[in-house]
Amino acid sequence: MGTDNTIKGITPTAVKYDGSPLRIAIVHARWNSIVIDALVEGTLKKLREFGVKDSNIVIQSVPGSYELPLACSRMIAGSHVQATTNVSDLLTGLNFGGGSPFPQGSRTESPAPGGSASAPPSNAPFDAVIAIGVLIKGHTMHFEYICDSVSNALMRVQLDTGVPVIFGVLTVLEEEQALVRAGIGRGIDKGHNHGEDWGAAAVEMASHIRRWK
Ligand code: DLZ
Repeated sequence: MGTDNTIKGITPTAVKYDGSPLRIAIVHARWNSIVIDALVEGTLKKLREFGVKDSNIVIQSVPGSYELPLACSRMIAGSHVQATTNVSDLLTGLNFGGGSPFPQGSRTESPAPGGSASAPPSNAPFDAVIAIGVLIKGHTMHFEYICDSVSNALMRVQLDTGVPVIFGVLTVLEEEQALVRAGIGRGIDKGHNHGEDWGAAAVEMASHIRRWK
């Protein structure tokens, strides 16, 4: 968290959730990619801390935040199976040459049809989907329309499907607000990476939903 005196933020739970049986999708926009990369990294870090296996994490990119709700909906419905890359594939370099899953400048694109020899990921249903986008206000009403439609649509996807859709969309008024919320602020206080909170929220909600079934 930042250094300012604030009451804001989530209280950690006393329960230690086990992410090892969970299958999680991360769907991220490619607009404002420096911030997106940091947020996806933070999300992955927290999922791994909870024990979610790389082979059970699937990452799909879409052009912008406006595309997130439909992509999340289709991922949950299972039509993603031939079109996505799981984190294990990224790490073993089958698609992106190894190293960090997000080397500088790389994107998590779907492989071209027939372009990857890797085995498709398991098609078990996702326990949670994390939608990540960064919307930065410009000089027109575009921002307001996209924020409104995307937030409402993501809520609708989770209520319609019963699968938690974590709201990882930053809606900020200026760039620095986005950087600080991704832990890469330009000042002395780099801020806090909200992706970590989204990873934790996904594991917690997925665990609740399994128990409530
Ligand atoms: C067009 C647009 C603009 C102006 N700004 C953003 C933004 O700040 N963040 C974001 O994720 N996407 C932006 N987009 C792209 C739209 O989300 C969408 O991809 C296009 O309008 C095509 O549907």
